[in-house]
Amino acid sequence: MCDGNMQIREVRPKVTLVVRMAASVANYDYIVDWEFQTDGLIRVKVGLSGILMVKGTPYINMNQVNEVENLHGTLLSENVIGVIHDHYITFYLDMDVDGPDNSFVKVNIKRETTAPEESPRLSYLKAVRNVAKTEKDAQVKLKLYDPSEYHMVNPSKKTRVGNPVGYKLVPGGTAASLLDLNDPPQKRGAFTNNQIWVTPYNKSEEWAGGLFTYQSQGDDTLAVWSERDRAIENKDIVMWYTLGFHHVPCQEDFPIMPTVSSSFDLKPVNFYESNPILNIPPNMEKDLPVCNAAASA
Ligand SMILES: [Cu+2]
Repeated sequence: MCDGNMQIREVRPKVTLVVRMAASVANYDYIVDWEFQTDGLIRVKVGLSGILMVKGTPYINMNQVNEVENLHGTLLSENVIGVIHDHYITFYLDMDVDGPDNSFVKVNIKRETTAPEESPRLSYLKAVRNVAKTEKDAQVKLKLYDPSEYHMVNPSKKTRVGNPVGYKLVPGGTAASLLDLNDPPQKRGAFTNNQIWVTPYNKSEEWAGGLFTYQSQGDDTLAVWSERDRAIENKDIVMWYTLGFHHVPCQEDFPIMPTVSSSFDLKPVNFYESNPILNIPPNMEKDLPVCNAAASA
């Protein structure tokens, strides 16, 4: 490629290793992709497809419905309502960033205001690091106007200039439960009460909803374990991230849903001394995979 005197002589095409798992859970199929990228980013994607949960109704047209909210869903076809529901997928992230003993750090981004007449500027930003000492310090409800970064660091491993090596959790589109905390399904699904939890590693604490979720009283969930408020600083710790979807069905979701997806990232934060891609040799044409539609047809 040429632009005047500037010549770009080499490029590094994005290369991603995708590890895919698909789970059929009741009426849905969940496609989970772990994407390992050359810049150290791990992107975790979830795709939802399958067959919608529906209920029967005497209605065959919306002109028969007086109170639309009382449908608690959408009329998808004659005599079929797709009911409003949520999906939550909790990721058990047994982090070991450059060794087993890690700390969870909330890097809170705050507004500083200038003193009167100090500057033409009225406000600027600063980042306040809060190292979580116990489990309750690490329970996070996401807030757009009180933002933080969520770092998992190894406090005893430093970069050349002295930053602790780490990976950060970067949430993407997600959802939080609106049910009453004491509602039986919410007690069983209490792992959705926060989007992030951090617990000390414990072999018996592996499933966020407990071993027997259905028909349980919600007495064996992540929320119950974390109530002990154990120490988590500079220890072998587990981060839990819950990705959620609210689902108000629409006619296109019936009878089989197009895939709905979201993701979150695990991204290096001072883990490398500089951009790791710069150390990767360029790909030559002979190294590239041959993608030929005609050959595979
Ligand atoms: Cu759904």
